[in-house]
Amino acid sequence: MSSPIIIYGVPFSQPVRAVLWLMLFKQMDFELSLVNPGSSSEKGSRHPDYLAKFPTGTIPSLEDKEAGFVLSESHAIMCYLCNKYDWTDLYPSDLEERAKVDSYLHLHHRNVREASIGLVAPKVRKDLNFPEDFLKMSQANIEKAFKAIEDGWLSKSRYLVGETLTIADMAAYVEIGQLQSLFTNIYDFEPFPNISRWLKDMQKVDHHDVIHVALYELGDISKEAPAMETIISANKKGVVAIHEELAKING
Ligand SMILES: N[C@@H](CCC(=O)N[C@@H](CS)C(=O)NCC(=O)O)C(=O)O
Repeated sequence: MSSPIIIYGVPFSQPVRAVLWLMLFKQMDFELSLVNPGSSSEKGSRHPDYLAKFPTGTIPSLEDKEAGFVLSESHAIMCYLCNKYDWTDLYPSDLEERAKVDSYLHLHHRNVREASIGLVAPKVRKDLNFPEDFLKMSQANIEKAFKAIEDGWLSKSRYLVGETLTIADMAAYVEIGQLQSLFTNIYDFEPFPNISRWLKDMQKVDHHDVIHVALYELGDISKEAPAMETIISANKKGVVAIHEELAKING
């Protein structure tokens, strides 16, 4: 029997959730190997053993032991998996459609991804004391990105690229979705009717709830920052939920 692909990370991480969602959505067996972001402890993304394989020291990363292949960067991992297993429903084979998915995936990094840096991190990690001007710049980037998604990407189609779900939606939702009232409740999407509609559609995608157990557990953080114990416990419950789902896939 072939050994499954290993995904390194924790479900509290947005880009990790995107990769795990793709794997569960395609009912693909994998091993989730827990690695804590930014930590240099044995199970941390800055430990020398992890850095030797994944020099950027971030999660998620993928390892295919049989192929002797390792890869970091969530979007590269998602594209690789779609290419390897021919998941053209989520990563279209049509050249132009695929280019549009790629376009979103590239845009994401210094734009939508700022949601975690400018809105979530300052709530969850008050100890990091982000400088005020840094947060302002980050929040301005988010507003610009949300406006482009509202008036552009989602103004003419149900999903970011066309009428069916793609990996662009998964990558975007793990960032944007975490802000909504269903989870942390730290951003009001009322001024964005297209994004609000899309958020509701994305909640119906298979495995949405399992992938977001850590966030359901964390709950509303709009009024009060969560305690570190709450974050740790939410993360643990997220891991249990994913393991249970994997057990179902393996029958
Ligand atoms: N562009 C990367 C971002 C990955 C990333 O920022 N991961 C965070 C966790 S959400 C991390 O590993 N941080 C630890 C560090 O940078 O030391 C991707 O999409 O995979």
